[in-house]
Amino acid sequence: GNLLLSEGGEVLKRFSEVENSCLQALMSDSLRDFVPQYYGHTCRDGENYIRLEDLLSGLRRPVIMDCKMGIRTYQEEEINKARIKPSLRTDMYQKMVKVDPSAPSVEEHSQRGVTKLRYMQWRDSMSSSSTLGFRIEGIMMENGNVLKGFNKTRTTNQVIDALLCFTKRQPHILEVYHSRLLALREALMESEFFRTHEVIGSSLLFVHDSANKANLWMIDFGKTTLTPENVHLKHDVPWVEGSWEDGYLIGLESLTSLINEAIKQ
Ligand code: 4IP
Ligand code: MN
Repeated sequence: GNLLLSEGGEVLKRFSEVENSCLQALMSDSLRDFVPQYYGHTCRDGENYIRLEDLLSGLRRPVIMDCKMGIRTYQEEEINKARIKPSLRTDMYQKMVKVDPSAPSVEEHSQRGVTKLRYMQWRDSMSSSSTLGFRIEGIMMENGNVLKGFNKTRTTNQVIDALLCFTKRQPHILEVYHSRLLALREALMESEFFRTHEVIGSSLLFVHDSANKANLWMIDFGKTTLTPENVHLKHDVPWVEGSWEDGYLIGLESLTSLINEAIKQ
């Protein structure tokens, strides 16, 4: 949602120091081919932006799916914030009520607010994030229609249905995505970046077009941080508080096997 300008094959994204340093590191990592090209940063009308390759440039009627990766989508610091100075978010309370009016507790209803931690945990558990390690955030069809109603898409069958809708059941498109996910796994295994970062709230962007080009990229690194030197993430184990684990590989594994299921259907 925060891609602001698109010009000459580039997009400008609102500047974030965290994301900027991730992209910089990724340009000389084994993940480089799975990340949009990074061209540094720039300033427009007093605002700072990150300059990125426009992944849609040159595509005909692209179809796009954003999958947010990981078994949790909030940083551990959110837990401390909720404990030390819990600030109530009315906007998050309202988003919650819109999806499920019975989700907030009696107390939350009366304060008309929830903490960010509470909202993020609820989002993760309502969707497939907590169980499958990823969730579909949105799909844009070739006519520009944006499908956003995946808040409660949680079971494997629900996800497979969404994948079949996204690809219109085209076997060759599903096959390309499947093999790109396997290649991504290989690149992650080799990656110095992945070895040293906790990857939270990052998405895989799936894109295919009417000329049958299909590919996927890792995007959104605003909450991806360097772990302390003594922390060595496995990325494929459940998270417990203090472990920093992101479950990225749990999500990748689920996605890969569900694409495989979709191919068989
Ligand atoms: C959003 O919730 C996403 O979780 C955002 O994460 C998060 O931004 C927003 O928090 C939160 O409101 P919905 O997707 O359910 O609308 P992302 O940026 O990864 O999409 P943060 O700041 O955590 O990156 P706020 O605090 O920005 O509203
Ligand atoms: Mn995202």
